[in-house]
Amino acid sequence: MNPTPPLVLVFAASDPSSGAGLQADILTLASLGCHPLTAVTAVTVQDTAGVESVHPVDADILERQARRVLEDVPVAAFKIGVLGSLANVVAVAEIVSDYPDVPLIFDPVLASGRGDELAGEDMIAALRELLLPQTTLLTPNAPEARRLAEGDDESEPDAAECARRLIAYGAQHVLITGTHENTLQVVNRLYGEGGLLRRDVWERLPGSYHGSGCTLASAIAACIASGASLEDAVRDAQDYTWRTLANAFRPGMGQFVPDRLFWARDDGSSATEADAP
Ligand code: PXL
Repeated sequence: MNPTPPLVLVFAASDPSSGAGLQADILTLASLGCHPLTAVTAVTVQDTAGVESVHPVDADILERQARRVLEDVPVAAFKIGVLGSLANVVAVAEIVSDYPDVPLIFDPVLASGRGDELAGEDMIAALRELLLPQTTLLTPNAPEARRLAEGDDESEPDAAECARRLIAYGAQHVLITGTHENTLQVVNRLYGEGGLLRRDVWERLPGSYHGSGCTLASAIAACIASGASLEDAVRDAQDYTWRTLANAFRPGMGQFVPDRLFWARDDGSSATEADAP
């Protein structure tokens, strides 16, 4: 019998452009040698230019999808993306609480890269209360980190303060990505209970990408499911994600799509490791 690849269960919303969401997760996990299992949380109507609408799946159907596979196969990691409704946040929090030993990578998608809202205030409060305490690694971009860590302060908390608060809510580790910050290079910072663990600096690529955050979080889940330590997973997944972006293509009239299968193209056109900074 052939060995079974590491199994990762994804809770995410379908994106018919396959730039982001569930399809991005499936491509990334498969590209990195895992077998993706999926529980669809919502169906979105969108293209590479924008999200038209989000249609949450009924929480009972979501729960049944996940429970059915979880009772059949052993899962090495969970990855959570868009959940689509408050009822789905509650359902997923309950499901993962039955598997406390399975690492949970949570990408708290609050808006699309183009600014379309993907979570309301009631959902954000529920994410904080129900999911952060179960999260092994949270992967917000800086604006998401600020929204999730929101306090009463007048001035905006910096990344270290956001991470401190998110860890106080119960997340074990927080990787705050700097793609949305107005800096020359992209600076990603990994925090644990003791403070900053890694700081990685990347050349800022010129395009606007659809699904870079999904790619990074799924790549981390893949590395962890394959046995890497959390810090090694964060390093290797950033390297992989940068290469998917360096090889991104523009299939329509909107954003670029990261090429998660860049290594499989044999026309020699893909950017290589030597191009990485
Ligand atoms: O990139 C975050 C994201 C995740 N999941 C879905 C999305 C988006 C961004 O548009 O549509 C379904």
